[in-house]
Amino acid sequence: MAISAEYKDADGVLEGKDLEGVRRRLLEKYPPKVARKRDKQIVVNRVGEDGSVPVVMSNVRTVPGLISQRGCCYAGCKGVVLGPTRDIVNITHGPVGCGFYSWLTRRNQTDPDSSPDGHNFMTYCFTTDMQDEEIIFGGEKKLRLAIQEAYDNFKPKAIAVFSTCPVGLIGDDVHAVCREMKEKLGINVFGFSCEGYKGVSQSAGHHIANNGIFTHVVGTDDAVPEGDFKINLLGEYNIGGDAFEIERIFEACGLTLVATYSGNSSIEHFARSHTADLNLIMCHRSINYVAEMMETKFGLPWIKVNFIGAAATAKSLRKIAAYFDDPALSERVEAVIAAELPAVEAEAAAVRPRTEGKRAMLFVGGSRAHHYQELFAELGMKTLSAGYEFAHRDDYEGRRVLPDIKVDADSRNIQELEVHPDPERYRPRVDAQRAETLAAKGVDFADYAGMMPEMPAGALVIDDISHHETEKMIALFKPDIFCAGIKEKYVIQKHGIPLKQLHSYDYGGPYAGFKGAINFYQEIDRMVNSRVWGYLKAPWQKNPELAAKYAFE
Ligand code: CFM
Repeated sequence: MAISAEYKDADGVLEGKDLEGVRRRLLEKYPPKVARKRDKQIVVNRVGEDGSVPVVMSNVRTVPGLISQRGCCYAGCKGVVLGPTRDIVNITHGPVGCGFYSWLTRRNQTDPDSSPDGHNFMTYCFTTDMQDEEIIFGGEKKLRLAIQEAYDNFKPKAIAVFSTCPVGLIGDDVHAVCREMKEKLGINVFGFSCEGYKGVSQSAGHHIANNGIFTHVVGTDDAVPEGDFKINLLGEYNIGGDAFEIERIFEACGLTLVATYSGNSSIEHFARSHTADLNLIMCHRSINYVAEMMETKFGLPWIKVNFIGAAATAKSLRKIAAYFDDPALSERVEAVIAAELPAVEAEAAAVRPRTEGKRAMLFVGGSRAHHYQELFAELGMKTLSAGYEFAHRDDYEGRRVLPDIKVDADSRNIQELEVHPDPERYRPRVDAQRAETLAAKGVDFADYAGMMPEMPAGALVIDDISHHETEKMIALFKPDIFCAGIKEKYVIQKHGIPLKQLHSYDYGGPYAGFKGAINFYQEIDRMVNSRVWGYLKAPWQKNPELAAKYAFE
C-alpha cells in the first residue's frame, strides 16, 4: 500500500496534539456510562511488527441520544444489496416513506441494454403503502394483491419482498405469502425479514440479504457462461458508475465477469454465479457471507481486491492474473496496466503540488473509509482520522481476530445459515499445495487484512462517530477535507470544511479503476483548493447564543 507507515510526530502525538488529550476532549461532555462505552470505540492506531493493532469495540448498539451516521437493517438489505439489481421487482412491505426514501434513483445506475429482455424496474418504486387498517388487521392481503399487480403489469422473472419495522411488529408472515405467490405465479418470489430495527445497523440487513440471495437464487442455473477466466465481483454496488469502469477494465484484460453483487446486475447473473472460477471481494463487510457460503457449498475460493486507487487496481489485476496462472492473461493484464497508468500518473503529478500534505478525515460505511485512503495517499494527502459507521472488528483489525469476536445477542438474532458441500456441484478450485504457491505470490485466500494495519500509526480510529465527536474533531484539527454522507454534509460545510460524499459521490464519479482515479484527483484538487470555504461564517460564529422564551408562564 502506498500509505506511509507512520506519521512523523512523536508516539501518541498527532499534529502536535497529544492524542490521549484529544480522546479526553471527545468524551468529556458525556455522562460517565456513555463515556466508558465510547472510550472503547475511539482508539489511537498502532501497528505491531506482526501487523497486530489495538482492539476497537464495534458492531454494538449506538447510545440513544447520540446522533449517529448509521442506517437501518432494511436500508442495508433492500437499499444497498438488492437495490442495484435491475430485473427484480423489489416491493417494500410497509409505509410509503420506507419505499420512497430507499428508492435511490440517483444512486442505482444500471445498463438495461446489456440484458436481452431489457427489464429494468429500478425506475419504479414498489410499496404496499401500509395504512392504519393494515397495521390493525394485518397486511398480508394487501401484500398478496401488490405481488399480483406487479406481476400482471411487468411479468418479471422475480419479485422480492422487504419487511419494514411495522411488519415485524404486527407479525405478517411475508414468507408464507411469498411461497404461496411463487406457486401461483410460477416465478421466484422471495421475502426478507429485514425489519429496520433488527441488529444494530444496516450491517444486519447485509447479512439477511446475503442469506436470501444465497437460499433463493444462487445455483438455480447451471449453464456455464463462455470464457476462460470467469470471475464474480462481490461487494461492488456501481455507485457513480464504478462498476462500469471496472467492467471496462475486466473486458480489456480478457476476464469474464459472471456476476457482480450487485452493481449493474441481473438476477440471472446471481443464478449462475456458482459456475465462476474465483470470487473477488471489494466490500468485505457487506458480502463476505455470500463468499463464504459459496466456498462451502461449491468450492469457489475468494480473494480480497480493491479497485479504488490506481495502484490498488493494478495490484488487484495482478493478483487475479496470478490466480489463473496463464501467460497470455498475464501479458494482457500487464498491457492494460501499461496502457492505463501513464494518464493516471500524469494527472496525479499535475495535481500533487496542490494536494501534497493536505489532510483528510473519512467516516464512511464499512469499507470505503479504508479503500479511499489509497486515493488520498496517491495525492500525497494524509488521513488523520478514519472510522466506519457499522463495520465489525474484522474490518478494522483484519480477519485474524475473527475467533476472538464475542457474538452478542444482537448478532445472534441474525440467522447463520447452515451450509454444506453440494453433493454434485462441489468442486474445489484450488488444492492446499496450489494455495500455498499462490500465497507466496501474494494471493491470499479468504483473508482481509483490515483497515488499521494499513493505516499510519498515530491516526485516530473512531467507530460509529457521533456528530458531537465530529464537531470536536473538526475544531481540533481543521482538516482540509472531510468525507462522509449527506446527513453530515451541511453541518460540516458550515464549519468551513469541504465535505466529499463517499456514499453517492455528490453526482461525481466513477472513482474506481484508472479513469475513476483521475476523476477523483481532479475533484479533490478542486475541493481542497477552493477558497470559498474560507469566506464562510456559520450562523453560530456570528451569533453564538440562541435565546428562547417560554410562550406562556
Ligand atoms: Fe460496503 Fe457499500 Fe460500504 Fe456498505 Fe453503505 Fe455504500 Fe458505504 Mo453508503 S455496501 S459498507 S452499507 S461499500 S451504502 S455501497 S457507501 S455506507 S462504505
